[in-house]
Amino acid sequence: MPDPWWKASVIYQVYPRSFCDSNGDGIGDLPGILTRLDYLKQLGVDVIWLSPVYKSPNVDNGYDISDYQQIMPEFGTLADWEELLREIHGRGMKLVMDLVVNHTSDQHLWFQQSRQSKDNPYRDYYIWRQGKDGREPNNWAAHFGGSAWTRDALTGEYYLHLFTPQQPDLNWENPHLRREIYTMMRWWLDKGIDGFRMDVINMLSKVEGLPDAPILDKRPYQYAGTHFINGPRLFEYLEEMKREVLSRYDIMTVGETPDVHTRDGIRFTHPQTGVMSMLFQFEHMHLDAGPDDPSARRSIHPWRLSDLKRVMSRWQNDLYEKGWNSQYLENHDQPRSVSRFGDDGKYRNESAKLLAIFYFMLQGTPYIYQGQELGMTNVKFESIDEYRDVESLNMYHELVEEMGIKKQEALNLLHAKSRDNARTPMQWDGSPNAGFSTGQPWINVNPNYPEINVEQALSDPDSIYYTYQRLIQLRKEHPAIVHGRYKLLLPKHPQVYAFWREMEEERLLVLLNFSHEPAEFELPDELRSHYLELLIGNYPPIAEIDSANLCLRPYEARVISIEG
Ligand code: ISL
Ligand code: CA
Repeated sequence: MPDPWWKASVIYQVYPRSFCDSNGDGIGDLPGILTRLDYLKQLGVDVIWLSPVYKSPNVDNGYDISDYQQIMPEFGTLADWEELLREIHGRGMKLVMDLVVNHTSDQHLWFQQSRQSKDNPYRDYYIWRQGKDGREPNNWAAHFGGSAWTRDALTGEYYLHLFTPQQPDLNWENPHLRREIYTMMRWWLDKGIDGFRMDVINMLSKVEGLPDAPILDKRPYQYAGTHFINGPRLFEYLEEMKREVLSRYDIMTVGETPDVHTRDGIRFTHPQTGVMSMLFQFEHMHLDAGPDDPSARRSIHPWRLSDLKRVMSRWQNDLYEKGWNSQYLENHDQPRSVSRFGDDGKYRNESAKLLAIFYFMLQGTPYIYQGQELGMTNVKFESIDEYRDVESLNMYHELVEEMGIKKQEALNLLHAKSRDNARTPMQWDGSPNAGFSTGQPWINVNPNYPEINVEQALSDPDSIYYTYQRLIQLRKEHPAIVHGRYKLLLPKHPQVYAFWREMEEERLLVLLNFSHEPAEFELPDELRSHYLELLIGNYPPIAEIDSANLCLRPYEARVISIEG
């Protein structure tokens, strides 16, 4: 069996609202993306994943879909989308669409019907329950604040929504609903798309009886992950989806799966019995949050290199030959990686390159989030009025109004953790609004755009962009990067993350100084008798590696190839 194409691929995530605005209304759109395809081709990516472009009232920027088979008018038309697909394919790239089927928008026709009456044919497409003693049916918290239940006046019953009240959860227990979803998926696949990124796909199945969540703190509603993550019928649903839809096409799928462990990862992505190509795990996204913070957004903890090594090594080792990893450091829900795991001041250039080299050298398919290839940073909006993300706004108001936390403190949390850090407009050049739009952007640009932008990056041979370009190329040239076995080195070193990637003919040694101090360490003895070649680094190379002690400069990264 030949290897599936998605193992060697590199995927680029576009968040359409913030990528490129073609008509000056301040909102990125499909014709805008079209004008930037050559840029993506030049970077070398194989696949473009579009965050949702479907019709939506945009309570959660398209993750609340009101029609799965229409394009959001602000983004363009279905004809624009078809042209985009053709142009992507014409350049030898592929297109992956977002699949959001844990919930719809409350404006979706199904929900509009469902709420009408208890015997409406669509009633059972959603999860309705009676209140308990004049309150919600249980104590579950919604991800973006408040209860996971809202009472609807029309019938007096409550409906479940794990996210905002405008995102009612679909009832996957209903076979008619499941069939409609599969038909919709085939409709897109028959248009020729190359796969799906599956939003919170491991939340589809809720435990029988919807019991209360364990009480962890004094807040009125509690995180109920144990009652809907990897629920009892999840695998059954996904096997059905595989049988009815996925297995009939040569596509890739990536599941967004919060709170999974490696044993789930193997189950989901196993080459024979799995139900998706790969998944997004979140363990490394929780390293800078406290233990009592399931959202990972309400606390700022310094992360530790030893934890990063532990978490990543576990995923590398446990999935080896049993599943397939995705590698990512950013997406539209996460702060910028250089601000989070690197240094977005003095060593921005070095640390952004180190991070790129780090995750590209791990086993698994790498994902680049728009702007990451420029080393775009977090933004520090000075006022809450500049924030747009529903999660950030809800959290801020809860912290300030209900919990009495100082405004500045709440803002500091947003500076570090808000999803809007990733959603400021893509920085194309030094002109007003960073070349993103000729109008007023829907969210303010990061004021650092005159220094950090595409035009600058393309004109500087030493830019972060070219490190990404080179890494993508190396992935095509060295099977050890795609398939080599991972072996952690120097597990206790406080500054250096070092590992091997090994295949029969080639062994790669990856050395990363994750600190702003020089780091010394001892090279394994065996290295001295071999021919060493520096494959990629982020500093001017040192002529020869000849001593037993090696010193890495601040945030220095080196990948050394060893032959023979
Ligand atoms: O687990 C998390 C943080 O570490 C959450 O961010 C979680 O992954 C997220 O809330 C789920 O995200 C997805 O579904 C949401 C949508 O708002 C996000 O943009 C999307 O990526 C609801 O559809
Ligand atoms: Ca526009």
